Amino acid sequence: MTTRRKGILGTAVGAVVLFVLSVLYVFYFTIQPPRVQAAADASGSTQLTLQTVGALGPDYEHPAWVSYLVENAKGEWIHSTEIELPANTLVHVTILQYDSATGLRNPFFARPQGTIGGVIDVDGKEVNIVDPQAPAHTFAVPELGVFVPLPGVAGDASNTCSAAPCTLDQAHHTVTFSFRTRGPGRYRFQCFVPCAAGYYAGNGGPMQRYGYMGGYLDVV
Ligand SMILES: [Cu+2]
Repeated sequence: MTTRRKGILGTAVGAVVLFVLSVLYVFYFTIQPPRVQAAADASGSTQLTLQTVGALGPDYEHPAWVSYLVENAKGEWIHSTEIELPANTLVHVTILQYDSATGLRNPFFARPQGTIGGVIDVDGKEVNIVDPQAPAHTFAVPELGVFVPLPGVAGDASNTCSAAPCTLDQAHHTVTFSFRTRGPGRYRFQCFVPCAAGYYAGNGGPMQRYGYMGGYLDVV
Protein backbone atom coordinates (compact mmCIF):
# COMPACT_ATOMS: atom_id res chain seq x y z
CA MET A 1 0.00 0.00 0.00
CA THR A 2 1.34 3.42 -0.90
CA THR A 3 1.89 6.06 1.74
CA ARG A 4 -0.92 8.12 0.20
CA ARG A 5 -3.38 5.19 0.44
CA LYS A 6 -2.33 4.53 4.03
CA GLY A 7 -3.02 8.18 4.76
CA ILE A 8 -6.49 8.03 3.23
CA LEU A 9 -7.27 4.76 5.06
CA GLY A 10 -6.06 6.24 8.37
CA THR A 11 -8.21 9.34 7.90
CA ALA A 12 -11.25 7.22 7.01
CA VAL A 13 -10.82 4.94 10.04
CA GLY A 14 -10.29 8.00 12.26
CA ALA A 15 -13.49 9.61 10.92
CA VAL A 16 -15.53 6.44 11.56
CA VAL A 17 -14.17 6.10 15.12
CA LEU A 18 -14.94 9.77 15.81
CA PHE A 19 -18.47 9.35 14.44
CA VAL A 20 -19.14 6.26 16.59
CA LEU A 21 -17.78 8.03 19.70
CA SER A 22 -19.98 11.07 18.96
CA VAL A 23 -23.08 8.87 18.67
CA LEU A 24 -22.21 7.09 21.94
CA TYR A 25 -21.67 10.45 23.62
CA VAL A 26 -25.07 11.72 22.51
CA PHE A 27 -26.83 8.54 23.65
CA TYR A 28 -25.08 7.95 26.94
CA PHE A 29 -23.94 11.27 28.30
CA THR A 30 -26.52 13.81 27.24
CA ILE A 31 -29.61 11.93 28.38
CA GLN A 32 -31.15 13.94 31.19
CA PRO A 33 -32.95 12.27 34.04
CA PRO A 34 -36.48 13.66 34.61
CA ARG A 35 -36.67 17.05 36.32
CA VAL A 36 -38.28 16.87 39.75
CA GLN A 37 -39.72 19.92 41.47
CA ALA A 38 -39.14 20.23 45.22
CA ALA A 39 -42.32 20.70 47.26
CA ALA A 40 -43.20 24.14 48.66
CA ASP A 41 -44.62 24.28 52.17
CA ALA A 42 -47.18 26.68 53.68
CA SER A 43 -44.53 28.95 55.20
CA GLY A 44 -43.04 29.79 51.80
CA SER A 45 -39.93 27.68 52.22
CA THR A 46 -39.14 24.58 50.22
CA GLN A 47 -38.89 20.95 51.29
CA LEU A 48 -36.43 18.76 49.44
CA THR A 49 -36.43 15.06 50.34
CA LEU A 50 -33.79 12.69 48.99
CA GLN A 51 -32.62 9.17 49.68
CA THR A 52 -29.29 7.52 49.01
CA VAL A 53 -29.29 3.80 48.28
CA GLY A 54 -26.39 1.33 48.20
CA ALA A 55 -27.84 -0.56 45.23
CA LEU A 56 -30.76 0.41 43.00
CA GLY A 57 -31.96 -3.16 42.58
CA PRO A 58 -33.47 -5.15 39.71
CA ASP A 59 -36.00 -2.54 38.54
CA TYR A 60 -33.26 -0.23 37.25
CA GLU A 61 -30.75 -0.11 34.39
CA HIS A 62 -27.79 -0.59 36.78
CA PRO A 63 -29.03 -2.79 39.67
CA ALA A 64 -25.72 -2.70 41.59
CA TRP A 65 -25.12 1.04 41.37
CA VAL A 66 -25.39 3.49 44.25
CA SER A 67 -27.69 6.40 43.64
CA TYR A 68 -29.66 9.34 44.87
CA LEU A 69 -33.44 9.32 44.50
CA VAL A 70 -35.67 12.34 44.95
CA GLU A 71 -39.22 12.57 46.26
CA ASN A 72 -41.68 14.52 44.14
CA ALA A 73 -44.63 16.61 45.37
CA LYS A 74 -46.90 13.53 45.24
CA GLY A 75 -44.60 11.61 47.58
CA GLU A 76 -43.29 9.31 44.83
CA TRP A 77 -39.60 8.37 44.68
CA ILE A 78 -38.06 9.30 41.34
CA HIS A 79 -34.68 8.06 40.14
CA SER A 80 -33.24 11.44 39.21
CA THR A 81 -30.71 14.05 40.24
CA GLU A 82 -32.24 16.89 38.22
CA ILE A 83 -33.93 19.00 40.88
CA GLU A 84 -35.83 22.25 40.48
CA LEU A 85 -35.65 24.73 43.36
CA PRO A 86 -36.91 28.33 43.66
CA ALA A 87 -34.31 31.14 43.73
CA ASN A 88 -33.33 33.00 46.94
CA THR A 89 -35.32 30.62 49.10
CA LEU A 90 -34.69 28.71 52.29
CA VAL A 91 -34.60 25.00 51.45
CA HIS A 92 -35.18 22.42 54.18
CA VAL A 93 -33.49 19.20 53.13
CA THR A 94 -34.14 15.71 54.46
CA ILE A 95 -31.85 12.93 53.28
CA LEU A 96 -32.67 9.33 54.18
CA GLN A 97 -29.33 7.55 53.95
CA TYR A 98 -29.56 3.75 53.52
CA ASP A 99 -26.03 2.81 52.41
CA SER A 100 -23.12 1.54 54.54
CA ALA A 101 -20.00 3.65 55.16
CA THR A 102 -17.12 4.01 52.69
CA GLY A 103 -15.33 6.86 54.48
CA LEU A 104 -14.07 10.18 53.20
CA ARG A 105 -10.92 10.45 51.14
CA ASN A 106 -10.61 14.06 52.30
CA PRO A 107 -11.45 14.54 56.02
CA PHE A 108 -12.13 18.22 55.26
CA PHE A 109 -15.65 17.15 54.26
CA ALA A 110 -16.37 15.66 57.70
CA ARG A 111 -17.45 19.11 58.86
CA PRO A 112 -20.77 20.36 57.50
CA GLN A 113 -20.38 23.68 55.72
CA GLY A 114 -22.71 26.17 54.10
CA THR A 115 -25.79 25.01 56.00
CA ILE A 116 -27.82 27.35 58.21
CA GLY A 117 -25.88 27.55 61.49
CA GLY A 118 -23.10 25.39 60.05
CA VAL A 119 -24.78 22.32 61.48
CA ILE A 120 -26.72 19.26 60.37
CA ASP A 121 -29.08 17.07 62.31
CA VAL A 122 -28.40 13.31 62.33
CA ASP A 123 -31.25 11.18 63.69
CA GLY A 124 -32.50 14.10 65.78
CA LYS A 125 -29.10 15.13 67.12
CA GLU A 126 -27.44 18.37 66.00
CA VAL A 127 -23.79 17.94 65.01
CA ASN A 128 -21.08 20.14 63.45
CA ILE A 129 -18.70 17.28 62.61
CA VAL A 130 -18.83 13.54 61.93
CA ASP A 131 -16.18 10.82 62.05
CA PRO A 132 -14.30 11.03 58.70
CA GLN A 133 -14.67 7.24 58.36
CA ALA A 134 -18.45 7.41 58.81
CA PRO A 135 -19.82 8.87 55.57
CA ALA A 136 -21.45 6.71 52.94
CA HIS A 137 -21.97 9.74 50.69
CA THR A 138 -21.95 13.51 50.77
CA PHE A 139 -24.42 16.07 49.50
CA ALA A 140 -22.25 18.89 48.20
CA VAL A 141 -23.05 21.98 46.12
CA PRO A 142 -19.58 23.48 45.63
CA GLU A 143 -20.85 26.71 44.04
CA LEU A 144 -22.94 27.44 47.14
CA GLY A 145 -20.26 26.27 49.58
CA VAL A 146 -22.62 23.54 50.84
CA PHE A 147 -20.95 20.32 52.03
CA VAL A 148 -22.91 17.78 54.03
CA PRO A 149 -21.52 14.39 55.13
CA LEU A 150 -24.04 11.54 55.21
CA PRO A 151 -23.10 8.85 57.76
CA GLY A 152 -23.40 5.20 56.71
CA VAL A 153 -25.54 2.59 58.44
CA ALA A 154 -23.66 0.05 60.56
CA GLY A 155 -22.22 -2.91 58.64
CA ASP A 156 -24.03 -5.37 60.92
CA ALA A 157 -27.39 -3.57 60.83
CA SER A 158 -30.40 -5.78 60.30
CA ASN A 159 -33.10 -5.07 57.72
CA THR A 160 -30.83 -3.20 55.33
CA CYS A 161 -32.22 -1.98 52.03
CA SER A 162 -31.15 -3.85 48.88
CA ALA A 163 -33.47 -2.29 46.28
CA ALA A 164 -34.77 1.21 45.68
CA PRO A 165 -36.88 2.88 46.75
CA CYS A 166 -35.95 2.08 50.34
CA THR A 167 -38.63 2.43 53.00
CA LEU A 168 -38.63 4.03 56.46
CA ASP A 169 -38.76 0.65 58.26
CA GLN A 170 -35.36 -0.26 56.76
CA ALA A 171 -32.02 0.65 58.42
CA HIS A 172 -31.11 4.27 57.69
CA HIS A 173 -29.90 7.58 59.06
CA THR A 174 -32.03 10.68 58.71
CA VAL A 175 -29.96 13.78 57.97
CA THR A 176 -31.68 17.17 57.93
CA PHE A 177 -30.30 20.65 57.31
CA SER A 178 -31.23 23.92 55.63
CA PHE A 179 -29.51 26.12 53.10
CA ARG A 180 -30.43 29.14 51.04
CA THR A 181 -30.46 29.18 47.25
CA ARG A 182 -29.02 32.12 45.31
CA GLY A 183 -30.18 33.55 42.00
CA PRO A 184 -31.40 31.49 39.06
CA GLY A 185 -28.86 29.13 37.57
CA ARG A 186 -27.78 25.56 37.26
CA TYR A 187 -25.81 24.47 40.30
CA ARG A 188 -24.00 21.13 40.23
CA PHE A 189 -24.29 18.89 43.25
CA GLN A 190 -22.35 15.72 43.86
CA CYS A 191 -21.02 13.12 46.24
CA PHE A 192 -17.37 13.34 47.30
CA VAL A 193 -17.09 9.86 48.79
CA PRO A 194 -15.39 7.34 46.45
CA CYS A 195 -18.51 5.18 46.78
CA ALA A 196 -18.62 3.45 43.37
CA ALA A 197 -17.74 -0.09 44.46
CA GLY A 198 -16.05 -2.11 41.71
CA TYR A 199 -14.81 0.93 39.78
CA TYR A 200 -11.33 2.40 39.61
CA ALA A 201 -10.57 4.26 42.87
CA GLY A 202 -14.30 4.15 43.61
CA ASN A 203 -14.86 7.05 41.24
CA GLY A 204 -16.19 5.45 38.03
CA GLY A 205 -19.69 4.24 37.09
CA PRO A 206 -22.30 5.94 39.25
CA MET A 207 -19.81 8.61 40.37
CA GLN A 208 -19.44 9.74 36.76
CA ARG A 209 -22.78 9.09 35.18
CA TYR A 210 -25.33 11.87 35.47
CA GLY A 211 -28.37 10.83 37.53
CA TYR A 212 -26.65 8.70 40.17
CA MET A 213 -24.10 10.34 42.52
CA GLY A 214 -24.25 13.78 40.95
CA GLY A 215 -26.73 16.10 39.33
CA TYR A 216 -27.98 19.64 39.13
CA LEU A 217 -30.07 21.99 41.20
CA ASP A 218 -32.02 23.98 38.63
CA VAL A 219 -32.67 27.20 40.49
CA VAL A 220 -35.46 29.16 38.79
CU1 LIG B 1 -21.70 8.58 46.95
